[in-house]
Amino acid sequence: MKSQKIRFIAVACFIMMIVSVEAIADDAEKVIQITAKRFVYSPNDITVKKGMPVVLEFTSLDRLHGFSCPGLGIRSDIPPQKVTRLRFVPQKTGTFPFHCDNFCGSGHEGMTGTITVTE
Ligand SMILES: [Cu+2]
Repeated sequence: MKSQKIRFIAVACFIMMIVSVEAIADDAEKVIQITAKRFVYSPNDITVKKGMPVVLEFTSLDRLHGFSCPGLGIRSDIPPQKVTRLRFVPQKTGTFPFHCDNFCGSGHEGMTGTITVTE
């Protein structure tokens, strides 16, 4: 009888542990992988939630690009051959354009996208 009680408590603890780990995961940052190449980001239309931490993981498939989103006050160089991580917490809702701000050739001007921050 006693061992059954202990087993019940052990199982209950285990379930509570799983539930709390999931609660933490919900608050964790959202990772979005973005590739950059002449003259496109993929994806180039990103939706995130206000107040939820976001990590943009950029990989350039060809040369040095840039990422600048003035409306959200974030920018980074995107050098080739490595992953560049850019973390931010969106503090306002809206649609914010971004663009490549390292000249990467004819067509560079069209290298753009948007980040939409929802409530
Ligand atoms: Cu570029």
